[in-house]
Amino acid sequence: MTKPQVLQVGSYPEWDQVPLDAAFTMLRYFEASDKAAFLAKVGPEVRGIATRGDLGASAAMIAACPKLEVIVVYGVGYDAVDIAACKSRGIRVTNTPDVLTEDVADLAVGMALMLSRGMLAAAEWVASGEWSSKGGFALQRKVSGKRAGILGLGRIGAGVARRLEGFGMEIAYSSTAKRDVPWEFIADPVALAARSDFLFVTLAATAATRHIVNADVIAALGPAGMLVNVSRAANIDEEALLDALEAGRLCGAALDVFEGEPKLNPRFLGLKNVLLQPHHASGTYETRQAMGQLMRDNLEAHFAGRPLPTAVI
Ligand code: 8YV
Repeated sequence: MTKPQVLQVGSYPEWDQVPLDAAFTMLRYFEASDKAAFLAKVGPEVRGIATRGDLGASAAMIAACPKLEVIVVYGVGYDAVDIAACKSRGIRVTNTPDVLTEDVADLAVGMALMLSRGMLAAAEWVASGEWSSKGGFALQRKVSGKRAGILGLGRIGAGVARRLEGFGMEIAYSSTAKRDVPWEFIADPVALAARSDFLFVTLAATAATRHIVNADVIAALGPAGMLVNVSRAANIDEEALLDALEAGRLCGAALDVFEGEPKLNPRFLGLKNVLLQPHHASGTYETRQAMGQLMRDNLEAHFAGRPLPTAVI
């Protein structure tokens, strides 16, 4: 039997690549030097697209594959997949929820601690010998007992909130609707930021959430406030954030995602009040293996005519 042809948008670890290659004809888009020519050549026979949360599948890519049936995303966020195009053609889309929730929440809390306690600069203080030559490190800002705002109380936001309870923090959240949780509901992001020392951005990115963290939210968080983003860069007005960080109108920001990543706005690199992470909130062996397995389960289920384990549409 001929193997289904699957367009592979980005690289995967070896433990996924080997079984993918065994079950499907994987067409490595990411390795093609002339991507448009590659797509024009292989697109007509493509029945599946395997992509990642950070890469997605554009309208042009989907249009180049007239026999496309399914798109499997290695990641929970599918904002970079053109869902409208998929819906109009009855193309199924799957993601990898749940298996990465705890890791993303871990990193968000770790980033808040690291930023607030100045751990990056403190490590440098030791490594550079300044500790022995100049003495103790500058005092930093306390985390325990502070007020945390969670913007987007889905699986990951709730995971962050549960962890912050362990730090005795006063937790409030903003979400599409009030939830049955012990934390305070504050619908308006500006009001949420105004009562928060730390604002965690954990909401799925959609057209409606674009720049939800705007200049007003940043101003409300204020010069003692810290922002942590483990969702998508599009949820934040990056220019407004950079302006506030440069002017000291925001104390600090810990970010795992950036506009145009992996290239960063160079203004970030001149700042001392940021903690910059390379979009690796789900990046542990355990979680990436579980994500890969779930993505492959979805792809195999589709071509075997079985129900999709984690369908988005
Ligand atoms: C990425 C993510 O998929 O889950 C998501 O939405 O953004 C990540 O887990 C990661 O970049 C994998 O390549």
